Amino acid sequence: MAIPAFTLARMLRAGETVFSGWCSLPYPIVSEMLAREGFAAVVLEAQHGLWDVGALLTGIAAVRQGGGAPIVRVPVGDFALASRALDFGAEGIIAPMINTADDARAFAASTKYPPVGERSWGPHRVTALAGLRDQSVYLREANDHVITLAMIETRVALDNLEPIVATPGIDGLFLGPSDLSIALSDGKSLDPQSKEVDREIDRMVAVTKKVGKIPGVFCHSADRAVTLAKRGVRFLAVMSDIAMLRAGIGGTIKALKS
Ligand code: 3PY
Ligand code: MG
Repeated sequence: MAIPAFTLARMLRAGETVFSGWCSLPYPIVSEMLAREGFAAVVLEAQHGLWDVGALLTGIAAVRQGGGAPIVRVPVGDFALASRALDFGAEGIIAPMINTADDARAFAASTKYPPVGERSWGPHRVTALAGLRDQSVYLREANDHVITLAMIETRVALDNLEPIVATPGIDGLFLGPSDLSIALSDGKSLDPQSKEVDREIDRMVAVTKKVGKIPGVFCHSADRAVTLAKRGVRFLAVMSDIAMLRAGIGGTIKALKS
């Protein structure tokens, strides 16, 4: 039996391609809108975005209310927040800067129950949101229905793609093209669509698919997301609430001045 209302793992394991919103502004109406307007999942961005713990609690419920699957990106190494976000109802966690198999193991430890990890018990909000009266169903199903994506953003991570993706409890890789472009250029340039980044995306897709896991990439535009989906990327986070707001405002101002 699946956890009622959980959709992300089901879509990904059925081989579907998932386009996700990306939400930095910590207002439930924004995260709900991203889901309601059609993104199947919405990432609440707590690394560089403005979310604090209390806002995440309401933001996660808001994404679900809009019909989407809530995902949280935690700050670097903040695996305690990963655990809490799952307790609050997240269906997936994205962890930045996972560089080694040890990092991946620590990430899995906080997000998967034994025997895979060491996640601590306390899923009161998530079971309420999912309409689960019998909490033992969550214990039985959570490891399969919570998606963990390890971010690949450094040269060290590129050297460790295979051991990271093979780590039990890691469901997929999520390549961060901005940080990776900075790393690959030794800090000289920010070019998330560079040839070097593109080459690594294709390698990441191949390595991930070989072990039956999920390849993901952050995309700065819808065009980029469509292109990368055709190249085998299965989880695509597209633009952000702030970028969409800016694009809408910019387009409107331009029209007013023309
Ligand atoms: C990156 O591109 O570095 C990211 O973290 C995506 O947001
Ligand atoms: Mg990054």
